[in-house]
Amino acid sequence: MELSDPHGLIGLTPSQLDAYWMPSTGNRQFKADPRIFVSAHGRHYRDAQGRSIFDGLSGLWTCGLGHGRTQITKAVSDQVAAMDFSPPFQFGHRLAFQLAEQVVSFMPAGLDRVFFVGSGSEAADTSLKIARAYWRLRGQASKTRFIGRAKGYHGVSFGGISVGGIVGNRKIYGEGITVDHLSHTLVPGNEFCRGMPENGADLADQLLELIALHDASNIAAVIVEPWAGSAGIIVPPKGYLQRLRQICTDHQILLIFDEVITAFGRSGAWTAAEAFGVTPDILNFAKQVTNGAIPMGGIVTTRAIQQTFLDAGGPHYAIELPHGHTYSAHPVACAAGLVTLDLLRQESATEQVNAIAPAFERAVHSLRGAPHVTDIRNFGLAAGITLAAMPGEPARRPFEVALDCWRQGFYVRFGADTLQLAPPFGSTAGELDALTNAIGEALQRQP
Ligand code: PXG
Ligand code: PLP
Repeated sequence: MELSDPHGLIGLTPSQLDAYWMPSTGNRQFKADPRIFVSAHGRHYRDAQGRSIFDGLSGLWTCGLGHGRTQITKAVSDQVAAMDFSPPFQFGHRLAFQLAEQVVSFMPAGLDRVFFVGSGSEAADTSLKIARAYWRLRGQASKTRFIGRAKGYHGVSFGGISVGGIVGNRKIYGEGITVDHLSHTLVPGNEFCRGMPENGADLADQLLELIALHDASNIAAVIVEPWAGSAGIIVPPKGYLQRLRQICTDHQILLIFDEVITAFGRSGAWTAAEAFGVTPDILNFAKQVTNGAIPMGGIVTTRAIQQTFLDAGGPHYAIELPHGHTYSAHPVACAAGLVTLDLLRQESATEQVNAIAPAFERAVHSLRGAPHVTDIRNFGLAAGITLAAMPGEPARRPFEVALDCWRQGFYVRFGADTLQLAPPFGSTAGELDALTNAIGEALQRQP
C-alpha cells in the first residue's frame, strides 16, 4: 500500500507531534513524515495506515519471541493487579529472587550473582561502578581506568558513552570518565565473512600496550560487546576474545561483557560468552530478558566479587553496595522476565536460532554484489550491511534504504553507514528472503 497523506491518517495533531522530543531520532525528518506503529502481533507490526510491517529488528533487539505473547501479557497484567510496585531497597518480593536464580541458569558456570536495573545503560554504569569499587575494597584504589573499544555501544549514560566508541554519541557532551579504547576488529580482508573472521585476533594485544602505558595497577576493567550490535554486527576474530580474557587474567583486570543484545538466544547460545567459550567477570544483560514487554536490565557476576563487598561491608546492617534504582527488580518486569525465560527454554530459542541461521546467512549474503554494498557480517540471528557513503554524507544511504524498506512493509534498523537486521527467532526462510529482497530492491533504486 502506498503511503499517502501521513498527517491525515496517523491520528495525531501537529502540536502533539511537536510536543514529544523523540530519542535518537531525526526529529525534523520524522515529524515531516511520521512512521507510527499502532499494534504488534507475532513477527509483524501494524502501522497507522493499517499496513502490516515485518519486524526485521525484533523491536529494538528486544522481542525475539515475537510480539503479543499471551503468557507474557497475562503475567504482566496479573502482577500489576496483585502488586504494582515494591520498594527495592531494604525490602524484597519473591519474583526478584526467583528471576535471579532463573537468570543464573542461563549463564556460563561461575556467574551466579545477579543485580537488577532498568535498562542496558544502567547495566553499563552498574558494571563499571562495581569494577572500581571491587578494587578499592581490595585495597587497590588506583585501579580506576577503564578500557573500551572503538565502535562499542554501552548505552547513553556518562559512563556508557565514555567507554563506548561510537563517536557521534559522545562528541557534543564534553568530558566523560577517563577511558582508552582498543581498535575495533573490522580489518581489511575480513569483508563479507560469514560468522567469525580469521584475521585480527592479534588486535587483542593492544591491551598489552595500554597496560604498558598506564600499568595494570591503574586499570579497573575492560568492557566490550562480545559481538558488537549497534555498530552493525562486528564479530570477533577467531581467538580474539580468548586472548583478551587471558591478558585480563594475567594482569588482574576485570573483563566485562556487554551482552545487552547478545544474551538470551540471539547468538545461537544463551550467551555470547557461551557461544565463544569465554567467561567474563561481569556480564550485562537487558532487552530480551523480558522480550521487550517491560524495561529491565541487570548484571551477573561471580560470588567471589560479591563476597568482596559483603566482607568489607562493616556492621551487619550496613549497605555493602550503595547503588540501585527506584525501579530495580520492578515486580512487573520480574513477572515478564520469569515468563520470558520459561518461554525461551520451552521453545528452545537457541535451537530455533541455529536452525534458521544458515538460511538467514544465505539471504543476507545474497546482497553481496548489490549496488553500494561494501561489507556484510553476520552471527547467530543478526546481520550488518555496510553501504558506501554518498559524497560527504556517510549516514544518508542507510537511512534512505531503510525508508524505502518501510514503504515496502519492512522495518530495518539504520545507524551510521550500516543497516542492521535481527529478525524474530521464529522467522521463516520465506520471510527472511522477502526481507533481504526488499533491501535489494531499495539498493537498486539508490542513486
Ligand atoms: N549495551 C549494549 C551492547 C546495547 O546494545 C545498551 C547497552 C543500552 O541499553 P538501553 O536499554 O539503555 O538502550 C545497548 C542498547 C541500535 C540500538 O540502533 C541499540 C541499542 C539501543 C538503541 C539502538 O542498534 N542497544
Ligand atoms: N532524581 C531524584 C530527585 C530522585 O529522587 C531519584 C530517586 O529517588 C532519582 C533521580 C533516581 O531515579 P531512579 O531511582 O529511578 O534511577
